[in-house]
Amino acid sequence: MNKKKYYITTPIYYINDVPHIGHAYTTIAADIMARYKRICDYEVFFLTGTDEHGQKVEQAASKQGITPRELADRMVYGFIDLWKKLNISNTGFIRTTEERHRKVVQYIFKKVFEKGDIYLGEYEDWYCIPCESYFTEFQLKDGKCPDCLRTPDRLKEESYFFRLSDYTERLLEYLESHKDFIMPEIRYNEVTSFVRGGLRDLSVSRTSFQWGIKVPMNERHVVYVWFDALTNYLTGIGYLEDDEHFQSFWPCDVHLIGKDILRFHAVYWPCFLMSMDIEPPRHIFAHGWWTIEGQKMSKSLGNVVDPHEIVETYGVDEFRFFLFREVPFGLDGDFSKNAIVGRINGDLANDFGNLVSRTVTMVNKFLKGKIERPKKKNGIDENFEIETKKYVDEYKKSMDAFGFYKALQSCFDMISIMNRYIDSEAPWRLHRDGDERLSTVMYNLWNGLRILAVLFYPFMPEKSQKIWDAIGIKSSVDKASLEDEENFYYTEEISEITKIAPIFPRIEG
Ligand code: ME8
Repeated sequence: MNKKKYYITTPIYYINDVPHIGHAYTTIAADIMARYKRICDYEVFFLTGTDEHGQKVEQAASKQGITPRELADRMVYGFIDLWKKLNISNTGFIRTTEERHRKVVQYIFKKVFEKGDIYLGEYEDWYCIPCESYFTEFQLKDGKCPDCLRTPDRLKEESYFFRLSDYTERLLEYLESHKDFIMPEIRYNEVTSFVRGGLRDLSVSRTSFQWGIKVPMNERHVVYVWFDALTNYLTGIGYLEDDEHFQSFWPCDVHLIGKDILRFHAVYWPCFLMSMDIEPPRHIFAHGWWTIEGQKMSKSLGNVVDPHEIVETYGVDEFRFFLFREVPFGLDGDFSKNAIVGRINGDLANDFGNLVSRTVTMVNKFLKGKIERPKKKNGIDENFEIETKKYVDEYKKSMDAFGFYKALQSCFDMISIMNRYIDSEAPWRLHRDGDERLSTVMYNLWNGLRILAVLFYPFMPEKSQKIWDAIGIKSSVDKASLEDEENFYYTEEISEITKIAPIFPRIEG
């Protein structure tokens, strides 16, 4: 059977520096969505990669006395290794220095040129090298780059231009008829008002440095790094190489990005695509910004958070969970050691961990390690099942709208009704009294835990598997289908449930 398709991307990250918590955040978010869509029975293509061209990379390499290619070959492993460590389940990885990508960029550049949407002209303005962007006098903030507040250089060069100004109306119409093209809404509004101000033609080639893809009809020019980088989303799924694969995944379901690179994705990119007669992506989701212990993360402050260190101290799933439990996805957040310790000890060890170990211990002690078919039910037991279904539905609704924070809240609401159910129905009393309702209560708790593990799976895949193992399920949660797992069921196909070590150990602050 042909599965429904889902295509999700992260930005491709610059390789002039090592990855930090910000890069990890976007990539984990994409991984969460990819895993969620897989348990919803989609075939997912999940693309990430590295942006290896441009003046920044050329300069970083020359500082180290190596070629840009050598720098890229060395730095790319920082990303590949980190994604492995964080259990990122990407299906594609693209480097912009690959041959398949050069072909696509040159093909598109030529096609857009032949159509008349790219022309040769001359450009002079303020250029910010770290942001790889030109700014007008009017856009500067007190003479500084409006994005990074560094001092820009005055540059003048012959340049190819993309007729972005011709697309103002078309883009506005597109935005008007696709209100969920850019999410969250605040970002949609930002982009719409920017476009309403009118678009200027965009310089799409450079002659001031060499490290890039050559403009096909004029080798003195290299293609503007953003024109090159954005095109990765096409190359990554086989554009020009495997049309069937490309057609089955395009339009992309979502480009996940940080709010810093919204304009490139939400303004330039759809216009490039329109010029090529390719449909724009379905959604662009721009999330918020992490600060560290209340401060902007920067090398000069020495507060850049190394994800390797966090994972070694707190654990992979704990880190993945924390990022999305702490801050609603879309808003800015602050990372602090206190906050992560608080979440681990409070939400995971106390609330969730206790629920798992109480349930497992009771099945082991009162039912000889097996759940039983429910024998006697009362209104409270029936209500428990109904409530659980309600939370699962809420969870799905939130996940489908990138509401990771709300989805996790539904899970914790479910945990709290489960903990309350144990307290009020006191299985130890039912056991002592030989009450047949014991099998029903334990059956309900077992089902609740099985479902919770699936709901948490996108966030904490390893912990979810541990929970499935602990409650005797023999299959892998990786292969679970939410549609099959969201209902209560009885099965004899489980292994004996025995005592376990805590799945969410407490940590010292
Ligand atoms: O911009 N908080 O690459 P980049 C949250 N190569 N997210 C953060 C963050 C922070 N403090 N810092 C970085 C580029 N990010 C281009 C992209 S795509 C065609 C080309 C994340 O290495 C966030 O996703 O500077 C942001 O958009 C991205 O890293 C920027 O990565």
